[in-house]
Amino acid sequence: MGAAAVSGVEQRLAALTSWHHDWSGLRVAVLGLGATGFSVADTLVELGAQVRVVYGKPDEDRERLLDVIGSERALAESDEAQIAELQAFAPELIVVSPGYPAKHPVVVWAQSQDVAVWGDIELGWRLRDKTDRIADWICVTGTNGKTTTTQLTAHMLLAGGLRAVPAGNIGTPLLDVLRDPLGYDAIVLELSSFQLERVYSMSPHSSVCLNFADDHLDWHGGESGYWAAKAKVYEQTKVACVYNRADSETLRMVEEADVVEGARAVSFGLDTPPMSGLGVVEGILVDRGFHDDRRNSALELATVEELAERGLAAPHMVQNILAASALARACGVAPADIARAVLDFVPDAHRAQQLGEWRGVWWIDDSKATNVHAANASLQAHRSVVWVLGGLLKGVDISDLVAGHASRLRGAVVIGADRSEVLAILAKHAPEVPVIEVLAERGIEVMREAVRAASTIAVEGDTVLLSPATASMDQFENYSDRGDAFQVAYRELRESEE
Ligand code: UMA
Repeated sequence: MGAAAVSGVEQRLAALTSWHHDWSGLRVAVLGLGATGFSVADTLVELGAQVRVVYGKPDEDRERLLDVIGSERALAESDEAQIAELQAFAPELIVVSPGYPAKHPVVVWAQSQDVAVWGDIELGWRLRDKTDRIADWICVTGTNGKTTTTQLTAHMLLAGGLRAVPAGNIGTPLLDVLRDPLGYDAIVLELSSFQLERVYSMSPHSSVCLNFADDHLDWHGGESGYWAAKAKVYEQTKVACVYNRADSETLRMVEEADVVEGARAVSFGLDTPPMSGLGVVEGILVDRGFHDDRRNSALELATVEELAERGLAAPHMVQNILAASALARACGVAPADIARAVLDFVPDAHRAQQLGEWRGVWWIDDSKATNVHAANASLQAHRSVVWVLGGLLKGVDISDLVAGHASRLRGAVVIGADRSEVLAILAKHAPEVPVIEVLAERGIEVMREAVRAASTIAVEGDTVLLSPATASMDQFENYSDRGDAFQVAYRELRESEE
C-alpha cells in the first residue's frame, strides 16, 4: 500500500464517527468469532462494509449466521494462518475481540502494519447515534465488583425512570444494545481492561474504576499496561469521575485523566464522606456528592441494617452499592429511587452467594472470586473461615493473601489440578492451619470431596467459603460451573446427613 493510499484510509476512518456516515465498501477484518466478533460483523455488514471474520475456533451457529448475513469468514487455527488470512484480505480496519491479548502474535502483527486496530467499544462509540435518542454512557471498570456494580447502576437508573440497559463485559455486546430500535437514555457499560485497551475516542457521561489490583498481568504484559488500560475509563468523562477513597490508585487515575471541563471527581468509601463523596455515617449510607446543600448535610440512601437483612452488607458489597449510587446520582436519580432499587436488588449467583446455615455453619459460594483481590474482599467479611481455594493461578502470587488471612482460617481445603504451589504457600505462610488436599481431578467429584473435607473441619460459628482466588478452567468449564458443582455437593451432603 502506498503512502497516499494509507493517508486516504486514515482520513476516511478519522471521519467515520456516526452511524449515518458512509461505511459502505470499507474493508474490515474482524478478529474472533465469539459474541463480540459476531456483533461487529453483523453491524458492519448492515452498514454496507465488506467484512471478513478471521477466527481460530469453529462455531457452527455463528458460522451459519455469518453466511446468512453475507459476511465472509475464514477459520484459521494457527496464528500463522490467521495472519495469512488477514494479509490476503488487506483490510483497511481490523476490529479485535477482547479475548486477544495485546501480545498475541496476530495482534502484534496487525499493530506492525499500516492499518487501524480498534476494539468493539471504539466502533460502538462512533456508532452511538443510530437512534434519535442517544444514550449517555456510564462506564464501569475495576478489578472486582464490575458486574454487580453495573447491574446495580442499571437497576437504579431504571428505578429513576430512565430507559437504561447494562452491556459490555457483563455479557451483552455493546453493539447489540446500540442497534435497539428504540434507543436508550443510558447504557451502563461494564468494561474489562481488555476492552479499554483498544478504546480511543470514547467520552463517557460518568465513569468509575472501582479498585485496582493485580490481575490479568499476563495479558497486558505487566502492571503498568494494566493500570493504563483501566485508567482509560476516565478519559474525556463529562459529568462525574467516581473513585474509591480507600484505593489511592483510582484517585491517581482520575488526577491524571484528561476530562471534559466541568467534570467532577466524586469519591465513595466505607468511612464518613468528605464533601463530594458518598460514604457511611453511623450505619447509614449517605450522599454528600450530589446534594445541593452538601456543605452542611447529607442525603440518606439506605441503612447497613437494611442491607444486612438482604445479605448485602459485606464491605465490598457496600462499596459497590455506594459506587453505583454515585453513578446514579450523577444521572439525576433521586435518593428515594436509589433506596428502592437497592432494597429489591438480587445479586447474581456465585458472588458471595449464601447457600444456607447448617449445624451452625454458614456456607457461601463465591466462585466468582477468580483473583486475589476478590478473595481478599470476601475473606475479610468473615471471622472464622474454612477456605476452599485453588485452581489456575495465572502467574499471580497468593502468598500475601494467605499470610494476611491466616489468623481467621479454621482450615483450608485445596482444589485445583496443580495444587503444589498453593499447598507450599499455605505451609509457609499459615503453618498452623489444618489443610486438606482434594485429590479428585475434575468436575463435581472435586467439590464432593471438598465439601466433605470442609464439613469435617468446620465448627459452629464458622463459615465455609468457596473463594478460590484463581481461574477455574483446569477442573471446570468456568467459574459458574465450579460454583454450581459446589452448591450441588453441599446440598447432597446435607440431604445425606439430615
Ligand atoms: N479467539 C481466537 N484466539 C484467541 C482468542 C480468541 O481464535 O487467542 C477467537 C475465537 O474465535 C473465539 C473468539 O475469539 O471463539 C472469542 O472471542 P472473545 O474471547 O473475545 O469472547 P467473546 O465471546 O467475544 O466475549 C467477549 C468477552 N470475553 C473476553 O473478554 C474473554 C466477554 O466477557 C464479554 O461478555 C463479551 O465479549 C461481550 O462484550 C467475558 C469474560 O470472561 C464474560 N471477560 C473477562 C472477565 O470478566 O474476567 C475479561
